[in-house]
Formats: sequence, structure tokens, C-alpha cells
Amino acid sequence: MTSRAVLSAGSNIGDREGFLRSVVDAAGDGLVAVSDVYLTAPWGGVEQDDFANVTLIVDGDRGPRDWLEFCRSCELAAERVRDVRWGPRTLDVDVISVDVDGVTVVSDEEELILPHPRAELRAFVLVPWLEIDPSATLATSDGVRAVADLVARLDPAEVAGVRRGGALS
Ligand code: PH2
Ligand code: MG
Ligand code: MG
Repeated sequence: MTSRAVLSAGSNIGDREGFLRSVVDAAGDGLVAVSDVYLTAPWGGVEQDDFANVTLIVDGDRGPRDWLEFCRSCELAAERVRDVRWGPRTLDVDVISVDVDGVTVVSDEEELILPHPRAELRAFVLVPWLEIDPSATLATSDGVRAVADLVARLDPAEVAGVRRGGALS
């Protein structure tokens, strides 16, 4: 099964850039694009340090569940501890969207809802995604929308909290 996935990775504990780099390394030849690193204000109401975030586009002979496994193995390698929901973490890697043979997968499985139901609200996902794919679209609860339009609809203060750093070293 040939698929293309959009993944979002974030870290706000320890060697943030090193953890993000580990995801790129794990993607290997499957990496299509990775955004610059963005320093982002925490989203979701938990008071915590700023995150470093990247969005990646990856290809592979993997189905949606295999991408979830890929994300979990990256988190495991970073010794991610599941503690507070939306709280601090060494590494979080989320599957945002998967296309199989060019068709976007829609799934309401409890463990893997696709496309990611909160992606449309998260500047820290959308802004880096737009950088690597200016024509990106996302299937949202009210239809397929250009990611650029979704960003334009967000609270400007939230978008301003997503600051572009440099390329991952
Ligand atoms: N991840 C969360 C909760 N809040 N905020 C930012 N800025 N970046 C994240 O990656 C993030 C978050 C839960 O996964
Ligand atoms: Mg997450
Ligand atoms: Mg996650």
C-alpha cells in the first residue's frame, strides 16, 4: 500500500531539536519534506514551556495504522511518558492526514481518527504545513478546505504565537 502522510511532531522537554531530528532520521528515504522548526506557544490550556514543532510529509508502503505505529515508535525512543493530556512531553508525533493511492483516508476509529480532528484549529500544525506545501488541503468537519484558508480563519494572536526558527540541524 503506497501512502503519503502528513505528520506533526512537537517537543517541549529536553533536547527539543534533537527529538524532532530523530523523527526525520526515522523517516529515512520516505521523507518528502520537513518544515523549519517553529517555536510555538502551548496550545490547549496547560501552562508549560513553549514547544518546538515541525510538520513532515512522508511516503511509504504503509497503511494508516502503520503510520500510527511509526509515530509511537518515535515517541518510545524519546522515552515519552504519558502523563497530563496536552501537557509537557519529550516528543509527540501525530498523524494529521493520510492519502492512500491519492485518496484521503477518513477514519473514526477511536485510536486513529483521520484526518486529525483538531488539526484545523492548530496553528502549530497548519503554519509549518503551509510552508512545505502551499497548496495543501485538509478534510475538515465542514468539507475540504485549503490550509491557507484555515490559517486565515484562526485567531491572529494564535498565529503570531507560531514563530519560524531555522532549519533542523
Ligand atoms: N501539543 C499538544 C498540546 N499543545 N502546543 C503546541 N504549541 N505544540 C504542540 O505540539 C502541542 C501543544 C499535545 O499534543
Ligand atoms: Mg499531539
Ligand atoms: Mg499525540
